[in-house]
Amino acid sequence: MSEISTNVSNDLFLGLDLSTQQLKGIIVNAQLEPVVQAKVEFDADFPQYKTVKGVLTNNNTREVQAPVAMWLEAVDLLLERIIKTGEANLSRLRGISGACQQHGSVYLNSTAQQQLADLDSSKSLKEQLESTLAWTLSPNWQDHSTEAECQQFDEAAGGKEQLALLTGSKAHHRFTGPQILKLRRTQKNVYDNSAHILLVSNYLASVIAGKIVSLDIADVCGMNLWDIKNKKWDENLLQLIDDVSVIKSKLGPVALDGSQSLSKVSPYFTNKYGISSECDVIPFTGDNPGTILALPLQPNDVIISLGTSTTALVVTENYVTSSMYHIFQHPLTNAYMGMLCYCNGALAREQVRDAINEKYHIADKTSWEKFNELALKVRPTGQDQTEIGFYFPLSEIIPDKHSTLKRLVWKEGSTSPTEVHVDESGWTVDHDALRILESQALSIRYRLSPMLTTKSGYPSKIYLVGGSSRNEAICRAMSRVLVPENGSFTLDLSDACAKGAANKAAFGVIGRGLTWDEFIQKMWLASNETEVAGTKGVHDQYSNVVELFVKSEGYI
Ligand code: XUL
Repeated sequence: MSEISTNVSNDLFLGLDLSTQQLKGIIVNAQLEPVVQAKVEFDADFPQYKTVKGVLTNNNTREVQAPVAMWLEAVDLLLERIIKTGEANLSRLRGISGACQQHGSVYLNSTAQQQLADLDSSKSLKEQLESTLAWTLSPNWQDHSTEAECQQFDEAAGGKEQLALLTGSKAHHRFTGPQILKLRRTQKNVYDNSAHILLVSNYLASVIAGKIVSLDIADVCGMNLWDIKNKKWDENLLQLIDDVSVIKSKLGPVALDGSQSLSKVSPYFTNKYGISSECDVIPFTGDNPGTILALPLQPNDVIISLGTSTTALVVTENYVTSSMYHIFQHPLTNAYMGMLCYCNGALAREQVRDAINEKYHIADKTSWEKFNELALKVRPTGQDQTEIGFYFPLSEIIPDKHSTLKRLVWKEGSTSPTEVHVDESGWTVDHDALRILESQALSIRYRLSPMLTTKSGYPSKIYLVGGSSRNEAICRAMSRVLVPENGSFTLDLSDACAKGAANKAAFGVIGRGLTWDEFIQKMWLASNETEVAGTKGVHDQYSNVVELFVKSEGYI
């Protein structure tokens, strides 16, 4: 293992996070410590585009799109704001990378390559690049307008499980392949005028590089077109859209090495903002793959985001797919990233909390005190009787079910459960406090298990992030179900995408000779994370109920 050279301590690295509502930039030094950050908020900074939360929504067609020119304006404004802070000398910038909203696509006409090369620093990006857009809009990940195209994708692969096996996911409305197919169908002239079709990630990278750069190896897995195992386009799926050679040339190559420099920065940024002309552009990736680069996530480590929705990200060496979740190539190693997205999370927990507070006449309706006390006091399911609850105020993705609230009791020796209501068969509202956390965690445990390669079969470390990770009782109760060998930790991941992108830029430039895992371990300050007490080496009290939990899903 070679050392990172010490003469780089003046170097800076920029990570850009182009998400739905904002463009954020974080600059880190060679120790990966943040030096400066700035952001542009689309609705507030650019009201002229009339976006709401960064997008234009058509409820009739279920289309959700973003104006691409707005992003161009945002790049100029962000760099101006970074310079205004006076806290970073951009001539020391050695690398730029990005983490962008996934699945969105940008359509460029045949003038784009030349215009990018000829950028004039006395004008704005928007002034010069707006005319290169074959379509002014970019479909957003919240778009739901491609039902017919999704069916075609699933069918072409021989079913949704087969498509997941091939491309890491079944067909989804937001995935780029179905979106491009829809565009070709509904706006053939726009499709024909598109000499280049890019993802948001390599579009932003192309603007920074001043030339059209390759797609990213992780982000390309969000298209339903990429054969992940064999690292190549699936031609059977490409030809749903067009002649294979035509669509391949529009999409261009994929950078198989996520750390290689794609280009030096465009002279536009050197002349206008003083960014070093030696600054490398390292492949920009998607926001979820970018998130896992913000911390030293090793195989078998899991991030669980306990927000409005629930998301679990795991680094895995096992390529195990399912139509219920997503697998992407890891952006910097040969491993993969598994992503489980649940619709239900905080809202469902709050509803249980409210019922408990009502029962106990607690004046502060938003207090978690009683809920937390019960979550740690009620006996785990399977000890007195097996109680499995499903708390879905919103329809759920995993499993694919409509909104419901169901309490099922498995009596000793019976082959099917009995559905009960509150205060029947000994199931009181008190039980709901723990049952909802068990239910959310058991689903994650069951789905993660084939992706884990530890001897014990349990995750190594769990990082709990998002709103509810500030509630220690919730963290402890869920950790008891997930049994992390090395404990659970909480940390603030609110800047994870930009931070992950900045780390990626640094790795691409100064990490040569090290693997990504070596590089990030070396740099990581353990003080960034807080251990959740009592989550290391706990006894597994749930091994007997996983099977009944899975069977219970059949009764929702
Ligand atoms: C992931 C997805 C969202 C977007 C958000 O599949 O659609 O997480 O990446 O920007």
